[in-house]
Amino acid sequence: MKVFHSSRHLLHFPKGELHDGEMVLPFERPSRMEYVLERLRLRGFDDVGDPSDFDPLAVNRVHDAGYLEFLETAWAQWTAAGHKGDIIPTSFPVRRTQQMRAPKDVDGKAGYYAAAAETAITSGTWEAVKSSCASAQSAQRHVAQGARTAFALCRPPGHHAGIDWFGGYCFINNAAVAAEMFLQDGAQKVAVLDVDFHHGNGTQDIFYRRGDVLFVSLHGQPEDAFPHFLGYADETGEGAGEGANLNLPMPPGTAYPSWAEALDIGLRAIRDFGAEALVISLGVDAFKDDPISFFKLESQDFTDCGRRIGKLGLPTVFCMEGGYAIDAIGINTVNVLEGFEEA
Ligand code: Q9C
Ligand code: ZN
Repeated sequence: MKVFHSSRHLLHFPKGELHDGEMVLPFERPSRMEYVLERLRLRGFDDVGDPSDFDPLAVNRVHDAGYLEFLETAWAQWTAAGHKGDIIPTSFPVRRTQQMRAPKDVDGKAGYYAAAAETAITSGTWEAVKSSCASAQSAQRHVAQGARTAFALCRPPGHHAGIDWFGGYCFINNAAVAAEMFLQDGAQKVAVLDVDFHHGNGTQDIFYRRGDVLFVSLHGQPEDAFPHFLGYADETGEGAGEGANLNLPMPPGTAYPSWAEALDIGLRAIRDFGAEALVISLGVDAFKDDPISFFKLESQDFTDCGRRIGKLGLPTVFCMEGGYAIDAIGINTVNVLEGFEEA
């Protein structure tokens, strides 16, 4: 299996994350990648290469132009305004009951485009974000050209990035971009399966009114878990997208037997939908020791998960999302890939 990864992710390293009322070292930190790379090496995944250049085309089709311009220019505006720290949004246009506008001031603009305040923007964030997306794009191209699968080791992750918002450590929705590229290449129907512990609210936002992409997410129920405001089972899509959104929320303490039942429901839906290609939002924070999540998956469960996904027999792109028990992130991620290859 070919792996795409760029060391330019190192350019994104916020000093802190606002967590439990304190600034802590971000859970989503650069060293996560070393653990995955090390495990890939150990298990013989030695075809690891840099992606081709970032291609804005499909990105412009899933994200808002003003939002992308904000991401590209935010740091220059922030430093020009004389601010010293990282960009951390603090004012938000809640529930936009009247039309609210993006301001010129960068502090206000950060809040306008933010879905959460734990995600900071730093000098190298935009470069890192582009390199992360480029890995997803190269993995998609590799599969579109006939490979069964490819793994995009993306950092920062993407599934909490909506049409015009960042948050949950995400800026560009890498999985959505890959799905969009399969459609551009001629697929009629594509599925995105999100196995990250958190609901893929950004991916749902992007495809909610579209019938060409089925979005399936297994996650901690929104009553109890980030991203809090979306992810309920009755969110099934709208208009042309009605029936093309499947949320499978689960309560605290969920272990593999019930999680795997939900997975099978999701996989059945993908088969019934008639998807021609599959994108996996591969977070491994459903792991029992994850510091910010509440599921109880064991390391070997990830292998079985990969096997079940592999049995679908679809061309499949894996995009790295979350996973914060960092000494296990490599094992759990590579287990999914090995299970997939076995199937
Ligand atoms: N105490 C991904 O797994 N947590 N993102 C906010 C603050 C944010 C997770 C709660 C978790 C984001 C890609
Ligand atoms: Zn997550």
